[in-house]
Amino acid sequence: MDEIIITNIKAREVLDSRGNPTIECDVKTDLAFESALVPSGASVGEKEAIELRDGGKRYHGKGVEKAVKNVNEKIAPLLIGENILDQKKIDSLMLKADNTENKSHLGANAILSVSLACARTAASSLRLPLYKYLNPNSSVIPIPLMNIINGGAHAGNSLEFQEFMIMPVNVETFKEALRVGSETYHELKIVLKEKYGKSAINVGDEGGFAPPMKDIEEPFEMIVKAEENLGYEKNLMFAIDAAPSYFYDKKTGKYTIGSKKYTNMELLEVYRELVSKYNILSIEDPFYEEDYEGFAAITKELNIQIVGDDIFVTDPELLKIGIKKGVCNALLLKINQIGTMTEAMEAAELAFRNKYNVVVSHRSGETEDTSIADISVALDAGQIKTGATCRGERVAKYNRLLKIEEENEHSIYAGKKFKYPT
Ligand code: 2PG
Ligand code: MG
Repeated sequence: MDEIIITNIKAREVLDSRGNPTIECDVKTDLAFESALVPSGASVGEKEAIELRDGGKRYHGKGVEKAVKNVNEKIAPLLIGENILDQKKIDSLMLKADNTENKSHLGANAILSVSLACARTAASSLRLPLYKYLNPNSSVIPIPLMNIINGGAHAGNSLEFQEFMIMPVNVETFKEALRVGSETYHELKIVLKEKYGKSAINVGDEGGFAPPMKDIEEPFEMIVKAEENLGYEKNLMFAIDAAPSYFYDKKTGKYTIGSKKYTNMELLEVYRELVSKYNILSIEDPFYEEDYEGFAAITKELNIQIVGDDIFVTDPELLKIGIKKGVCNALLLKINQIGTMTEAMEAAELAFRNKYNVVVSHRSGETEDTSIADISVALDAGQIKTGATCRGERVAKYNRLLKIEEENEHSIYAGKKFKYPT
């Protein structure tokens, strides 16, 4: 089949995992009907495509009725009658109608809701799961980067770094990886409660604990303790997302951790020390998004994965600049940062062609939509970042991956025999 016509598109305002409004969009053909929901970030890159919000009093200004109206009154008439199997055309028609650099006219949230819902309905119209529709030969189930201690903009504690993650490795299957991750999460809960009391086990936006820690090494100490209690020393690697816009001062160009201020090169020494002490395999956004000097130095000097999130914002053009400047060796792929499936896939392909790893990622404000699980498999990305093994919107992605693994006899868990660099 090479043509299936879009018969209807309808969007509505719903709530995300933080209780803020977001868009759900339904797309229909004569053969199928699927929906997609759009996530939303808290630590947002300055060059991300624009999320259209209503302003005013309603929902503290965060309503998305304008974006919903843009889908229903501007995008729907444009796309009804188009071939749903031609994702490139669908996305380019929306880009043309938007006609801005940053999708601020129609709203990246409006555009993505349609782009993603079209991909989902196209797959369903062909009776295929999304990952098979996007790539019939996909076989790799990704290693989850599980954010089990939350800080920065995602939690109400004093930790500067935003995310302390574990990556389960040297297990046969994703199912086992999930078990190792979940057991560690629950052991950590016991360890934290013992040391800091019960308020330490309150969770942050991504389901990780938000203990009242200050010292940047404390989270690692606690995770190592949980790991040792369970005998998982060979099964867990660590990853962090520093997300330093939270602790970077644009005026002075310094990074503040605790009571100390650091230049980028001094901060690099902090990372070097952490990497030498703990099993850290991956650091995301170690520096502020315009600190190319810091990014290039850390990529060169530490033999680990350096992931670009706010510095690339999933934009192929920014990634090209980064590649030229030798910054990072991995791309964080968040489709809502760029706003269409086509551009996100382009960014991933560009990364792979240049030997960059790709980590498919959720946002801190998520929904029950599980498309990123399918997308991570379709890309054979080998890594997905989608929070702790706690909170429905995070676990939904892990549960989806369990199902994908189960229906694919020949799938391979990316963390099976783990060596770095891959
Ligand atoms: C990040 C993300 C997801 P946010 O910085 O990588 O963990 O957070 O969605 O708030 O940008
Ligand atoms: Mg990040």
